[in-house]
Amino acid sequence: MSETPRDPAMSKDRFPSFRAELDSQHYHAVGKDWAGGVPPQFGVAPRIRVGRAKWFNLLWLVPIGVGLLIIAISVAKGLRETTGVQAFIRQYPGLSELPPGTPVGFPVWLEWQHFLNLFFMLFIIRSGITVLADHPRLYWTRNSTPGKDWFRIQKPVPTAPLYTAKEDSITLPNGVGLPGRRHSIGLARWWHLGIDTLWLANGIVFYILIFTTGQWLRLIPLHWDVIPNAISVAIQYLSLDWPLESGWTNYNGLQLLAYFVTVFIAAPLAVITGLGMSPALSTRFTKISSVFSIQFARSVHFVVLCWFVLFIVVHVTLVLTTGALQNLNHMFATRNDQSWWGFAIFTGALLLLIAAWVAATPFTYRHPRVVQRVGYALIGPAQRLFEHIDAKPGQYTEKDISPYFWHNGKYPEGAAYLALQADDFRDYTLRVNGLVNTPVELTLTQLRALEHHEQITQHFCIQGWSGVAKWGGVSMQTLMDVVQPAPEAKWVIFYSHALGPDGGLYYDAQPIEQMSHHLTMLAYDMNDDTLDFGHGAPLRLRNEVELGFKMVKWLKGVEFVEHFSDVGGGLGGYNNDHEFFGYSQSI
Ligand SMILES: Nc1nc2c(c(=O)[nH]1)N[C@H]1C(S)=C(S)[C@@H](COP(=O)(O)O)O[C@H]1N2
Ligand SMILES: [Mo]
Repeated sequence: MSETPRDPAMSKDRFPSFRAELDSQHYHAVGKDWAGGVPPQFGVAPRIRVGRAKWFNLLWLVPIGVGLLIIAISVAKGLRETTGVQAFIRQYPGLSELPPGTPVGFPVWLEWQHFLNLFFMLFIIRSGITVLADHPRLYWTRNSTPGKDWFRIQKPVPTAPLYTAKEDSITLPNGVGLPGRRHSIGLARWWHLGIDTLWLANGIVFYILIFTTGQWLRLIPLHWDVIPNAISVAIQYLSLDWPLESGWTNYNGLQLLAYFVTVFIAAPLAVITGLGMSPALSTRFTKISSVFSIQFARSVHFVVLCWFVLFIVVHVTLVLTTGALQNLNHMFATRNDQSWWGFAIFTGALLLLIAAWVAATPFTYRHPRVVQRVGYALIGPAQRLFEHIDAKPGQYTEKDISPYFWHNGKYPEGAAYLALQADDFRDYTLRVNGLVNTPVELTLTQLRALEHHEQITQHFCIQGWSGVAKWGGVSMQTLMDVVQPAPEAKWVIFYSHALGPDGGLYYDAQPIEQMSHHLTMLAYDMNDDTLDFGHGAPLRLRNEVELGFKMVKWLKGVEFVEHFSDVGGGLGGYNNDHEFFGYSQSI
């Protein structure tokens, strides 16, 4: 076949590409100097805000809890001496009657599901904590204002005006977080979302099976007497004169309530609040998200985590202290006796769990691309489904503008940029080239002369914070009308003046279809002022159907290309080449 002449538009290009200034590696391991070698930084003990500015250290709950427990035990012991309480316990010994035909014991499928559930939860909880550590604060509103957080595991936000969200992220011990390194959210997300799909599938199968086999009769309180029974059991436990174990046939009232809450309230709430953190859903359902913002969802998601952790601790303690052999036989060996079978199988399962626990973080550092690939294989189908949800960003008004808008990223330090800045960007030009009919270099005056576009939109940083701001500038459509992209142009590369943390220009590739979205624009104004240094002066991208990391600041070039595979590390953006983000993580 004869060679067809390469795109005629290319030959018209009068300007060189900025590609030569990119770092052309993409990374395959997380070594010491990964992501610019950010030094570890540990946070503080968890704190909750009480009132305006007082912070309560949650570690105090340990002595307080022990104190309360001692008091509760002596109160319960006293109560059991009284004839009234004795009669009450006789009337409500702890068990509600079950309807005839309720299954006895546990089928093998249930035991497998129980094991898979606990196996998946291990990775979900650990990677979830790493996601939290990337923005170690929780808020009830989308404004993410420092000092308005209700929970933090980090010091108060310093007053330094250019403090960034990345500086705020904290390190976790490698055995706690998955992984533990500071700002490893790219990898933590693959773990979290990938394993979530398995956990969810396991949960759906569980729901179907318990309702088709009658096991649900044992998991849902069917009679109001579960309440007095639960109170009775609580008194019996606290008075250290424990009720008889009967888990093989019937859970006691307290157990039943705890299992019910975990299976039918906490688990669905984890899924709902997880989805509630999706910016696409949040912008789609504006009515709901005006109250239940993604920050609200993130907060409740965390409260659900606390429930799960509390449940696990109490559950494991009671399993091991109330006839351990028999309990382990119930859930690991489908038998109701005192043999060592359950213990043996449980020990095997535990060893597997510990091995996976210990190996997960080192494996992630050695094979981050494998984690990414497997994570994407698992969550990809759901993600693609979500792409059909037409996100509807941009429904905000002046009064919604956030009082504080976090900064993020690495600031430009190059001489060329500093010289432009010193001269108020008089000599600044934006280069727009590549597969276009009319490549141009536009000064700020020329950009400002183009049709002005304004929007008030919400920004979603992958780290977890959000904020609303008003942006003024030129819409990408206006710019495309000037340069006229060639039909072969499928991707648009945005080049920054600033370097990324490992060197090489910060850049990002975005699909051309998103460029004609009415809210995709280049902003030179923010909140009715000239865009300042911290937020990307003199020009930055706003693409409201993407996450924050795609909105390149301190823009110097826009290049239309057929594909991004020969741009930089070839993966579609600085964070994709270096930090294992996906190139299509649209909101
Ligand atoms: N050049 C450059 N642009 C960048 C970044 C960066 O590191 N370098 N960080 C991105 C990230 S992660 C976010 S969340 C937004 C933050 O924009 P803001 O500082 O105006 O809030 O900028 C994006 N643009
Ligand atoms: Mo971000």
